[in-house]
Amino acid sequence: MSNFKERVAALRKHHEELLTKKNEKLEWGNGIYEKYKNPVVTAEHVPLEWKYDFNEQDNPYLMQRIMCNAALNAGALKWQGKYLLVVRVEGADRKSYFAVAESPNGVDNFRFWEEPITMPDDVIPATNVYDMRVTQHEDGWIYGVFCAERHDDNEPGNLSAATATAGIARTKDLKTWYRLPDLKTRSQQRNVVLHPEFVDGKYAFYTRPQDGFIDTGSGGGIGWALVDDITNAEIKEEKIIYERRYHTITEVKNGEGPHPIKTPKGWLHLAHGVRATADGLRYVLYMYMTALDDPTKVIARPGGYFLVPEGNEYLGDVMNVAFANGWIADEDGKVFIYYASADTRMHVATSTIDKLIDYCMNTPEDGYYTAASVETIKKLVEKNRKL
Ligand code: M1P
Repeated sequence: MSNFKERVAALRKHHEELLTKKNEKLEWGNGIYEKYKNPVVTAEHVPLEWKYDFNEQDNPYLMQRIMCNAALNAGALKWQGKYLLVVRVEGADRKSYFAVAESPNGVDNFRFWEEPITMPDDVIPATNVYDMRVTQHEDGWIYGVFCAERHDDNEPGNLSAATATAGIARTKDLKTWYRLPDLKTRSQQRNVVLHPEFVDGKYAFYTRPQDGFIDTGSGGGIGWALVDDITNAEIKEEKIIYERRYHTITEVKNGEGPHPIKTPKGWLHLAHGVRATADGLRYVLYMYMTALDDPTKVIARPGGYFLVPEGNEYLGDVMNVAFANGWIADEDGKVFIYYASADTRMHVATSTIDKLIDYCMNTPEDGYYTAASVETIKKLVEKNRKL
């Protein structure tokens, strides 16, 4: 095809086909949730105007001028009847930025808004920002809490030395964002999440204290802290509510996913756990529940993982990673769980509040020993034998 206009038309047609492709549930899942055939948002979904210069004189070869590497780790919310993902889009230059993609049904037809989010950098500028947790807080603002990464200037000779801090911004329309000072904490932090309600009249954060940029070290797991003033948020006291543990899916690290969903039976939590393998780290998703009147008190601790990468989901920039920081609970009880695979693309799995509560309450806990795992299976076999 030599004619520039024809090539542009073909490109736009191809892109439109991708954006409007219908998604289908996969059969034979685990009964807890259903995964879908196609990813919901990928690097290919970003608007062509973000990649191509459509001026024929300037770009006669119709080359991508700005390539996009990945679309991952999206925060999520239902807003004005639409399912919105605040996606971490990663360019070929390794920089991540946030961009809103909107769908009418939550499982397909995701389309990015015209431009990526302009996140003000009027605090200490960050080299990279990513993994936004979105919280519609009862104070009336929509908050985004995300990782702000900067070079660690205490190690000038080490190009890979970095610090992770929780950046905070808020908005009323997801277009204009107001940056607040970063969360002040004693340690580095990633995977910080704002709870949607005031607790004892204060803002409440799920935290993930860590000794270094990668290592959680002495950071014992998912933490919790109350903050008086969101416009100058400082954590003075932090307690661990879901600890890491030897020979479990959380042995190396864990972190809260999106903020928990409130149900009549308690708060439903989605988190990630990390273990080490000979082939690197394995990131899986797990769930737990906390008491309605005390979001720090764990009342259900289903053992093992809830969701892992499968099939093609293993393939991508960082293999063996499932990561979630966004989910949406619909008014009718349906839950859309948005997860990224291999730090590369976004998927959805659907379930219901009732099923997720059942999963949390009735999945046996990890007995922490092989012998206990075998006894748990035998108990189930015995129960079934009696039928
Ligand atoms: O590469 C997997 C994930 O690694 C980090 O998560 P954590 O802080 O729990 O180790 C984050 O960089 C995340 O973005 C990434 O998906």
